[in-house]
This record gives sequence, C-alpha cells and structure tokens, in this order.
Amino acid sequence: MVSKATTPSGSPRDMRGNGDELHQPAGGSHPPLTTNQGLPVSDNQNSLKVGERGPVLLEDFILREKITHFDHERIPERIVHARGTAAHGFFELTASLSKYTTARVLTEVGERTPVFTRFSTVAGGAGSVDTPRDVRGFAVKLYTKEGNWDLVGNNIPVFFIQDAIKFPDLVHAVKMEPDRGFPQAATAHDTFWDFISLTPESMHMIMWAMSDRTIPRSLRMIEGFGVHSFRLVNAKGGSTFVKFHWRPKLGLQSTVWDEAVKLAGADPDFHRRDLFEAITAGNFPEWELGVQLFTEDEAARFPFDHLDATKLIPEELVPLKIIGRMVLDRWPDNFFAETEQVAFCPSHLVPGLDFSNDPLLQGRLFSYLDTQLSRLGSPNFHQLPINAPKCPFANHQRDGHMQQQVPKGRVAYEPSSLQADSPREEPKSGFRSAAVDEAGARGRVRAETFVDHYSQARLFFISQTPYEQAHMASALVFELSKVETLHVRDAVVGHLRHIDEDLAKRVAAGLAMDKLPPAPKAQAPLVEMPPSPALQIIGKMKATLEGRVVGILINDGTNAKAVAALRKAVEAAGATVKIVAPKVGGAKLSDGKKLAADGQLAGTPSIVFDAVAVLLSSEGEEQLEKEAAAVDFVRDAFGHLKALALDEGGLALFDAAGLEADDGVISAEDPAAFVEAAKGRFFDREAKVRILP
Ligand code: HDE
Repeated sequence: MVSKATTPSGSPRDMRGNGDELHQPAGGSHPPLTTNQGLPVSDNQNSLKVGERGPVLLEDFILREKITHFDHERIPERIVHARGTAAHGFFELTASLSKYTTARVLTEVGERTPVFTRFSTVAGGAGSVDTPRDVRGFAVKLYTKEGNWDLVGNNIPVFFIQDAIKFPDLVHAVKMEPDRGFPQAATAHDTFWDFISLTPESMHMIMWAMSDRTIPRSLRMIEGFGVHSFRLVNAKGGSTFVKFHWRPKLGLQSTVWDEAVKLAGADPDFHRRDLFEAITAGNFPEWELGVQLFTEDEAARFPFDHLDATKLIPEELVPLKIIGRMVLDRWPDNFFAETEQVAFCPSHLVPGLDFSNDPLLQGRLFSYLDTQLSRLGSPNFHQLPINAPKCPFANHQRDGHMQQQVPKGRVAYEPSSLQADSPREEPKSGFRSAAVDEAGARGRVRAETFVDHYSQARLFFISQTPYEQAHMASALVFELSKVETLHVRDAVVGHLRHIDEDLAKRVAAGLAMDKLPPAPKAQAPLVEMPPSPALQIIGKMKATLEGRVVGILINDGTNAKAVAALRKAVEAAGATVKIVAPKVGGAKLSDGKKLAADGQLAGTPSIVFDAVAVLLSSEGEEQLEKEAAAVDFVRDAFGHLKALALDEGGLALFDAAGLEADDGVISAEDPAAFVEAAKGRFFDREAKVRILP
C-alpha cells in the first residue's frame, strides 16, 4: 500500500497505489493511458468514490467505459472449427497453370502472394484442447492482386456427407449432447455414432477419422485438401477440373492414441504452442501446393463421381502436379484481431477459378458468408484489417454497422454519369462464371452415381500398413465402447463388414460381441481398387529430425559432456533441444556448472517430445526411481514408440520402469546413432506395450 506521504500527486484521500513502484520497468517511453475518446487517465487503479470507504459514483464515466467495453469483449465462437490458431506467410508459385487459368496467383511464377492460414479442430469449443481425435481445418486466405481467394480445406480429402442440407444434423450429432452438455470435443458418444450408423455415405470419412490422421503430432506435419473439385477457367473460357492439395515439407507425423490423450492434460495448447515456437524461432513451416487436373471426359470415366465429396481421386489415377509452396513466417500480433476475426468463405475466389456442382460445396457457398454476419456482427466484416483485400476494392455497397470507410461523392449506384472516379464493372478482367450447360428436372434428388458408399472406404483401409490398420481397429473399439446404445454399436460394425470383414471381426471382438451383426443392404456393388500408398501416414513420414523436439532429462551431477555432445548432434540434425530437470531453475552438472531447465519434470512429460535422452547421475537416479513423473518419462517415451538415449543412470531408471530395451533404445555414448533412431518411431515395439484388436 502506498502511504499518503509517498503518493505522487495525492490529496489525503488519494490512496492511488499507482505510483511508479507499481510498474516494473519495461524500458522505452510509455504513451499516456487514455479513454477511448483520447482523454488521459490519471488513475487506473481506483474508481471514483465518496469517501475512502463510501459508494462508487455512477458519474465515473472512466470506470463505466472500461467495464462496458470489457462486458462486450466476446463474440460468438465459430459454430464449428471454434478452436484454432493461425499464422501469416506467403504463397509462391513455382509452375504456371496459364494453359488452364487466367488467375494471376496461379500463372505468375515467382510471385509471392501474402497468406493468412488458420488451422482448427472441428467439434470442440474455443477453449477445448488441441489434441482430441478430430479432423483439422486448414483454411488459407490468399490476398491476391485480383482479390482474396479463400481455400477453406481440411486435413482429410473427403467429407462425412454428400449434401449440405445434412450439415446441421451432422454437427448437432457430433457436438455436446444437448441435454447434458458433454462430451466436449469428442466423437466418442451415442449421438454421433447413431447419426453415422444411419448415414452410410459417411463410411469413407469415418475410416479417415479413425486413422491417425486425426491425432497429428504437429500442425506443421499435416496435409491440407480443398476436398471439392473446383474449376480452372482459361482465357478462351475453357474449363478444367482441379483438386487442391497441401503437402507438408516435414512429412506427415502422428501421435499414438495414448499419447494424444495424455497430451490433452500435459499441454492443452500443444499444437498452437508448437506452431508459435517454430515460427518465432525461425523454423518456418512450409507446404507444397499440388493440383490434380482433369477434364469432364476423364471424370466421366472415373469409377466414382468426383462431385461427391465423400470420394477422393487416387493419385495413381490423376497424379499430383506441384505448382507452388506456402511458407508461414510471421506470428500474428493479436489473437483476437487476426485469428479470431479472420472470416473465410469458400465463395471468395478470383477470376480464372470457378466452382463445381458438388452439392456440398454449393451449400458452403451460402453458409460461410451468412455465419460471418452473426459471428462478426456486420456486413462490413470485410473491412477488418485481417479480412480486407490487399488490392484496391470499391463498389456501391454502403453503410451498415461499423462502416470504417468514408466514401466520397454523390454517386452510390451504377450506371452513373456524374462522377469520374466512381467504380464501374470490368468486362475484360472481371470474374466470369464458366459457361457450362446445365439441364434437368427440378427435384430433391441424389445422383445415382453417389450411391457407392463402401468402395473408397475399403480402398483407404487396404492402403494402410498393418500398424495403421490396427490403430484404426483400436480407435473404432475405443469410440464404440463409449457408445451406450447397443443397436448403434451393432449397426456400425454391420457397415464395417462391407469395408473389410476382418476389420469388422476385430472390432466386434474388441467390443466382446457374441456374434457379428448383420451387414445392411448396400446400394451398389463394391468396386475393388488397387491400394494407394499415398493414403498412408507411415508411407509419408520423413526420416528426419528437422522441426522435431528432443527432450533431455538431467539431474544434479549429470555428465556435462554427454549433454553437450547429444545437444550438438541433435541440433545439427535440425531439431530443437529442451532440457528437463526436477527443478526448473536447473541442475548442477558434473562440471560444477548449473544448466537451466526449459521445463520442470512434473510439468514436462516426455509426451511433448519426439524423442528423449535420459542422462542421470547415479545418486540422483536412485531418488528419481521414487518419482512417478520420472518413471513415466521413460515409460511413456517407450510406450509412444519413441527413441531413447540412455546413459548408465538413464538405463537404471529404464530398468526400474520395468522396460526391456530394443532397437530404439540407444546408448547416450553414441549421439549419431541416437540421431538416426530419433528420426522415426518404432512401430514394431507396439505389440510389446499394448494389446491392439
Ligand atoms: Fe465448414 N464451416 N462447412 N467445412 N469449415 C465453417 O464457417 C459448413 C466443410 C471448414 O478457420 C463455418 O466461419 C457447411 C468442408 C473450415 O475460420 C460454417 C458445410 C470443409 C472452417 C461452416 C461445411 C470445411 C469451417 C463455421 C457442409 C473442408 C474453419 C465458422 C456443406 C473442405 C474456417 C465459419 C476458419 C468453418 C459451414 C463442410 C472446412 C458454419 C454448411 C467439406 C476449415 O460456415
């Protein structure tokens, strides 16, 4: 408490407590704190009162302004994809598509287009955790010279439903159940699986959702897909279909389920922290942009309908052509102003692009603009700095809440003859829809070509490695074990029989079903397709330490040279090293010097690392055997199939944890061998640590 005597400008009643002693020196010169009207505020600690212990006056307009603004700080969270994180960067074109499109962003090789990319989970609220089993949103806003192009995709190339009219049902089924308000951010509950069991078109997406694609290690290690077919339109008006793919430079990498579950507790912000740390350290994540191009005639020969968003086009059928790269190199300055207020709309596109008739896409073209109106509260949301095009934009739309622009002149219409600088339509370079013949009877119909719900689900399953198949079976058992209604479990397993009889049997056994439930009637015969290795994760993992994080557990007396040698080797291979010690201040190593820790053991489990080293002095090790966090450190690293480097002390702790060494357990004396081992995960080990169906 500041005494009357020391109060800088104090009247006897002025117990301000806002003297310099309250403020830690931050350096620099501080601008005066003002109200929103620019009035300098003399006291930001005390409201206006009558007497020291008397009532607060309604007159205190400074208090009221501050509290009122605070009361209105929140806006509605996104109905889906509420939890997200984003970064700025650029897209650089490396190969021109000028044969196919007039879009400058896809024809001007070497041109860098600014982007803002937001990653998200789908089902959870804004305050949910980063690592549930869930699809990840992958939305890219490209601020092109011809207007904003929003490529609003996911990390999975297909979707649950074929027609937008089912979206509210799907979302209501997956979100918290309305009578109880849980579960949060989880598909493992009755309403979701009830809807799925009655919606066979979702089976392909379910296979993806139950794969490790939905438990990624890092947002820097996920793919992105535009999902729908779009059109590229060239100067002659000819159009070609296109599918967009983002491919991470670091390769794909997922967690194992036990790890994802524990990550949710260890660090609810794991993915956004990972992205933040990588970008602020200068390790900029990068993706290639690939396209699949095909004509109407080629599409007519596919054994599926590309307008059906539950289908993908195997890369073996239409190869991927890499045309550019995206680098995320700048963290936003403000989460709310940028990441929260960014408004993506699939209807935002540029001349030279167009939509396809995919009925899911058509519904999205309406939904996003509409939802931004309620979320951001004004048709002027495009004027927010994060949403505004970086090219000039002008029209005759006027007024509305929070109009930021001050249009000049008397003309707010077109055609007009009164004002020389009033905007006019641009027949030459303006957007034109592809001239496509459309005809047919009106009706609420589903195309006959949309009825095959199992062939691609099977294609996905048979394309996986046995490890990945086991994870899928295990995920299905986990999810259905949380479903209380028995007929729903039965119905889902029934569908699996169309996809793969062995998968159905494994899941049924995992649920202790007495017999295999009957398969529902399929509407179309199964089309067998050759396996597509491009659909795997393991096949797309990169043997690299780049972008990875290695944790080194130390204690007092740890061999300083061993720590230095490991750090050097790991950093040279492109990974970040983090030191973990029982106390965050650090540990005194064998050379007598204190090494500060990046994390305290109890709050920094091995779960947050890609590989770990355990370097312990023998006295300290004995103590750590009694510390559950230390035993779990090695047990979890081993159980999550990670490489471990151990010195003598580390090995003693490993033994105390009751573990048996394998190829992934390396002597700390051989940092080079550890670096090699740490580049991957040891899937063969899994059979030793858990029983998979
Ligand atoms: Fe979305 N989706 N969606 N979606 N979606 C939204 O828009 C919708 C779909 C996707 O980071 C909402 O601004 C409908 C497919 C992403 O801000 C909403 C349908 C794909 C994001 C909406 C779909 C997506 C959203 C909620 C079926 C992958 C987050 C908040 C017809 C291609 C964007 C908002 C961000 C967000 C509607 C299906 C991706 C309600 C009606 C398929 C990445 O408008």
